[in-house]
Amino acid sequence: MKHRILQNGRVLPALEARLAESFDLHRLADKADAPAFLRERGREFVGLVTSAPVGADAALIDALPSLRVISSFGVGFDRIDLARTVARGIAVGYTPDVLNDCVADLAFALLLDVARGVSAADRFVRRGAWPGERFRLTTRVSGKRLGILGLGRIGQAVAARAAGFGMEIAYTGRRPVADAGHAFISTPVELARWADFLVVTVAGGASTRHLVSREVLEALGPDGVLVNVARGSVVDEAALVEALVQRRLGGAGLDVFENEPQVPQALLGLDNVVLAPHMASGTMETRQAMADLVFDNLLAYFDAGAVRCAVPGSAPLG
Ligand code: NAP
Ligand code: 8YV
Repeated sequence: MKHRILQNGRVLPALEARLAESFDLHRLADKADAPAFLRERGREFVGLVTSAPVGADAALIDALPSLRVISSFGVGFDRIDLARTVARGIAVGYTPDVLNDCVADLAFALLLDVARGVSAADRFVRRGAWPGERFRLTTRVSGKRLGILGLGRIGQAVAARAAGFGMEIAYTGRRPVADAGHAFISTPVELARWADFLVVTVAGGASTRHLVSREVLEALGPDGVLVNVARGSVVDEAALVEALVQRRLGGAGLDVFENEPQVPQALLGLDNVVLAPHMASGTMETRQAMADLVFDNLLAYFDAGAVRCAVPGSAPLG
């Protein structure tokens, strides 16, 4: 008999087809009255497939009393209630590493775009301004100072790219990373004061909320650039918008937002800001690798009792 799996939110159609072949897959989004469906049939599901932006909150986990495994499409797990899963002994799988390169590539694309004005120059040419005006001078990237907030897997991939641009690299975090090969600066404010570019690759969640505070943005200053490919929650967005509008911050490249998909209206007209729709892992190759891992995590759990890549701290109590 096939294991009964609930799908929360959207995943790649190819993954959905593969899941439907191996499991008895039900999509919560198809149910006209999801709460009623969960009340009536919630206890039938032993597995849950979700994604990083959608997650699994306490209410959903509580509505699935037979749940044994969650497999999430993405590496961020800030929207999965781990206290609940640990208390219930539910295994949680995620998709680390396979997306490092593409997320770091996009961080660098945003950094280069803000500094060199690629998107702004594109708009300039398209509106026919070139024959009449000169495009503004932009900011050099090569050889400048790059600060990384959160030197984890993606942060290290960003650092590797920066080395190719001859940049000086420093980072901050809870503690120095062994053998990092880059200078550790103990606070985000000090790092921002030192850096020309600050790239945010720290995990999201309550413990990092507004780590990029008004003070950090002030320290980065009118010539500094912020790039965020982590989570919108890490940055005090109201302070960021104010600093950008008042030109107290040089520019920003943002893939994530506090209330996405809502983007602050005030950012839309700013030429020193590049906006992306949470797309850093969104290449065909990486999304396929993530999909494969979502499937493998489920299969490994049902075949061998453990997911292939377990979220740290999610191990059941026993
Ligand atoms: P990772 O390897 O676990 O790195 C996370 C980093 O955050 C580590 O340096 C970790 O430091 C640090 N950190 C965690 N909690 C902290 C805290 N309370 N205070 C200070 N530092 C803290 O994760 P990753 O694979 O690089 O992914 C990083 C994040 O990128 C994900 O969590 C996700 O939110 C985001 N992401 C976004 C996209 C996108 O599409 N934009 C795609 C993928 C990932 P420790 O060593 O001290 O734990
Ligand atoms: C999303 C992400 O999973 O991995 C993460 O934490 O935020 C992204 O890779 C992706 O946008 C799919 O929803």
